[in-house]
Amino acid sequence: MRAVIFDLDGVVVFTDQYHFQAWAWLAGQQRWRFDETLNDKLRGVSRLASLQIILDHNQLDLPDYEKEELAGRKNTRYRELLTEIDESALVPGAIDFVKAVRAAGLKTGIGSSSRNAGMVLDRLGIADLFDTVVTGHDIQRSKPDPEIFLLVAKRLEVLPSECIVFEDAPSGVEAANAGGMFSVGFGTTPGLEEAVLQVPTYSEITVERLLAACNPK
Ligand code: B16
Ligand code: MG
Repeated sequence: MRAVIFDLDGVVVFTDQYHFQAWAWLAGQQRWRFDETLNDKLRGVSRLASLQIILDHNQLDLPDYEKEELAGRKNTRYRELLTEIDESALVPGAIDFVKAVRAAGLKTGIGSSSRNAGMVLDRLGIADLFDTVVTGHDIQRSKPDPEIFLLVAKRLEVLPSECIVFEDAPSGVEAANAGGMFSVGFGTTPGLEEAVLQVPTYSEITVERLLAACNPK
């Protein structure tokens, strides 16, 4: 293995809670049904595709211009919530783990569907921990398509089969698997069973154990 690719929301930073709050706020305004179970289906999914999942759940059909406007409103609310973000939003153990990956001589990358990923990394001052950052701005097809992780691998100049992907979203695990990478389902979101390895928290993994799991004797 030569690289570890991290999803951002829910793997490095708990921005997933802000995505949830922003969608819940919009759903409240629009009187849509929305709850945490539905929110779990939005993890790793692009903004417009997330809106479509919520609309389908509410059996609603809207013209494209209205969808754009609603998705924009959610994003404005999300960015307002991000102004509060500080170190307390970091997933416990994430930064030490990324540093340990680098110390072990592996490359690191971010593969996040979020178009706000750059801002989050800058605000927390952690962008330099990653050799490359690929976001929703750089891709055409959202997870579960493997495009995002394949682009990270390409920029890191490693083969997909040399990459480990940490993901909190079933759609992201599917993307990693489709890209021929070693998938790690991080956290406790339902639906991570398709991952090759499941890791609920960073306290339960070390780089040594991770590499041993990739190359069982
Ligand atoms: P934005 P990740 C994903 O980020 C989030 O999990 C998902 O909830 C969000 O809809 C998506 O980014 C797009 O985010 O609206 O900020 O562009 O988990 O891939 O890091
Ligand atoms: Mg995520």
